[in-house]
Amino acid sequence: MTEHVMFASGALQAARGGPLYLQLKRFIEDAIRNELVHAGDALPSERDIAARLDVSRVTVRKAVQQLVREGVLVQRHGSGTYVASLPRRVEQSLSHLTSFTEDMARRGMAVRSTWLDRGIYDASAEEIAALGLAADERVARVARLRISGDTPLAIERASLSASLLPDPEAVGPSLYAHLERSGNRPVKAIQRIRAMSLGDEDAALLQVAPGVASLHIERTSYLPSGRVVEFTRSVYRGDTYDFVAELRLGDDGNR
Ligand code: 16G
Repeated sequence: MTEHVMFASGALQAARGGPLYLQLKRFIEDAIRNELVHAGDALPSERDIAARLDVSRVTVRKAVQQLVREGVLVQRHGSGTYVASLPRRVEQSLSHLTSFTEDMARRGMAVRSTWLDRGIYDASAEEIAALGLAADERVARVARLRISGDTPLAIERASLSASLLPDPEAVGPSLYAHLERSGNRPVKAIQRIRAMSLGDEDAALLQVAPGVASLHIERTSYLPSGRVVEFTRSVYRGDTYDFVAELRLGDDGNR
């Protein structure tokens, strides 16, 4: 069985540094990444792993519990610990202005959304500033949980001027496709990405434990006229997304 090879004695030495339980955690993550074990495979018992790697059962329990909290392993009562089926990591280019639906379609992944909210509201101070609204202008809010297969990937909370999206109820599966139809698809965006631990509510929606790392992304998108069309705050599961930027040596004086 693969896990026998994976937990061969001495194997842990490859993953040096830091407390032992974190080394073991990294070791298990590497084994999953390198496909030594696969989704659905059972891990040997705590006692077995401890004996094979010559570490204490407490160390094994701590590593396993942390991986369970992060959704990498799942524990089924009475039957043991298994490798969770994680979605493939998704790469999103940081140089192309694409929509979630387009990103996923390019990878052959079908997506769906659950509506968390959509409607016309009085704008918050943050929305007035981000969208450059007049004080009496209202906003359209479109909030969705974006799902691939059975896996929730991201929560997206978009705000737009109600004059650009007067009927949020009419948005279909793709916001950008909807905006395109009214000639309001953005042509440029600024994206700000930061790491954040998930709060209880977002963790529950994304089906991971509270406190797990996530990517918090703010996208402000613009029409060709320079007018802001969209201010979206998204929370992506940290274990599913890689944002990839292409960097070039500037030959035109740009830095
Ligand atoms: C992307 C954008 C989001 C945009 C959405 C439209 C990021 C971080 N966010 O997910 O701002 O609203 O695409 O997707 O990339 P849709 O057309 O599939 O609704």
